[in-house]
Amino acid sequence: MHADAQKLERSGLVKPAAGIVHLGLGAFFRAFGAIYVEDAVRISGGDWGIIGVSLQSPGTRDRLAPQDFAYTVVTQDPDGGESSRRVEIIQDVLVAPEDPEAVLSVMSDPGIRIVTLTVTEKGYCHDPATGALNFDHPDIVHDLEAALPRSAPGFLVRALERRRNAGHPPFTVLTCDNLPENGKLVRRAALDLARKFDPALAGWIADEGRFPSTMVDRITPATKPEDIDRLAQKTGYRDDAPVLCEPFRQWVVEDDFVPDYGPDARPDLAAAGAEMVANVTPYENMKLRMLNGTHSSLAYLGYLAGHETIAETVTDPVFADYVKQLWRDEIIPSFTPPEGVDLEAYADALFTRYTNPSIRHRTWQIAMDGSQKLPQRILATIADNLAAERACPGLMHAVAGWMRYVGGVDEKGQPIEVKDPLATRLRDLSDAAGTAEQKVAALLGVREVFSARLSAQLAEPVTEAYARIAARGSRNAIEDML
Ligand code: CS2
Repeated sequence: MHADAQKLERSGLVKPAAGIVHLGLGAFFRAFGAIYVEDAVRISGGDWGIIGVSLQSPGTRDRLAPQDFAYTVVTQDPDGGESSRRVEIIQDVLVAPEDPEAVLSVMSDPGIRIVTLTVTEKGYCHDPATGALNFDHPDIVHDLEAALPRSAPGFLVRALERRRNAGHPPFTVLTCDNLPENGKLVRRAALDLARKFDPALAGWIADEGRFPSTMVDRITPATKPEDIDRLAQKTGYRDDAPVLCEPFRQWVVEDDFVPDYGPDARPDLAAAGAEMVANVTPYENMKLRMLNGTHSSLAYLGYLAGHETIAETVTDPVFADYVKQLWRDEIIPSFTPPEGVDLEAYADALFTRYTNPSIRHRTWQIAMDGSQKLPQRILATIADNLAAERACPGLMHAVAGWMRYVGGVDEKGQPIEVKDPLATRLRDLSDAAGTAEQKVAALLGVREVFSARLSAQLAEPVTEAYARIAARGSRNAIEDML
């Protein structure tokens, strides 16, 4: 036990037996899903302890293990106030690259009734433009040959295979990533892979498995070392694995869990404040387009304009007007809202959340993995606007901003550390092209991101936006456009 951990006030939670395995245990799920589950257990009981799995590195395990996997969630108010709570629902953390067999073994245990995931958009090894499993992905190539997998789809399918062979029901796969119809997407990835192993296994998963979609929302910036030191100073004890987030949280869950477990199929998430619904899609469209779409637009254009955080970017009146115009003229008209939801009010609430100065959400962090994010956050909205013959210059500038960003040089001539599975290819395509028109054409040719049809429609407006940003700079180009 970490020496100072004994000073951490205990939350009084009697640790329940494990019922959930979470793949991709990062800051977001610890600030979000773990809290809902812990609250559900406090209110309604149930064996819903969580075993976390890190698919990449041991860092989270190494920080949590010495403090018995307990940690602090710090919610940061706009006025600088903070409130903290202890979370103790995590029972253990496994590191897949160290011991994949241990991960499969725990996922195959019939006491595990749900596998949740936050593996980020790139973790499903799918083609962002089509949703199909990418059989050329190195982890999928590995998992097709090896009994012990590396990828999230690989762990899901191999564990389901063991459960079927042992006569156990499947677990419910509950994805918590920002993807449209995310349950259908992960189901398709699992079935695409299972068919390669055994068509009968794929049939069993298709018939018996459940892959509900969800919409998840809580702004949770990466924890920085200085956050840990500041909290230790403030509280008198050191927590090496705190998470910091905004007060707001919303979880909308399709109520479709493996029926074999009856009332024990899931925790009482509704009691913890989650919304259990029949159809998540309208909520997904609202959140992916209005929050994540503007997050990415502000991230690229704001970063190029020299703004480090989202709060800093929307404090700039040019970008404040830009994001409000995006919502009003280009995003809200593009989809049907959830019943009874006032999208103008939702946009106002989003703007207030973005201005929270306590939340130091870096534009650079949000800019990561744009090739995996653009299709559902921005391109789908553009496609719907084009189909409705509605101009969307703001989103065209966002695409152009992404293209400038992946070019790898900022407006001061400094290198940008572009984090993206396709970073090298995108940079090379941009470097090899001379003019704005050629650079845009080259990047529009990346079929993992842009369909051929959409590329043809984007060429002219994105080239115009790209040339304006290159000539005038991001901020001036947006100001000219407004
Ligand atoms: C952000 C999201 O990093 C990003 O891409 O847009 O993590 C965003 O903060 C969450 O979806 C908010 O719910």
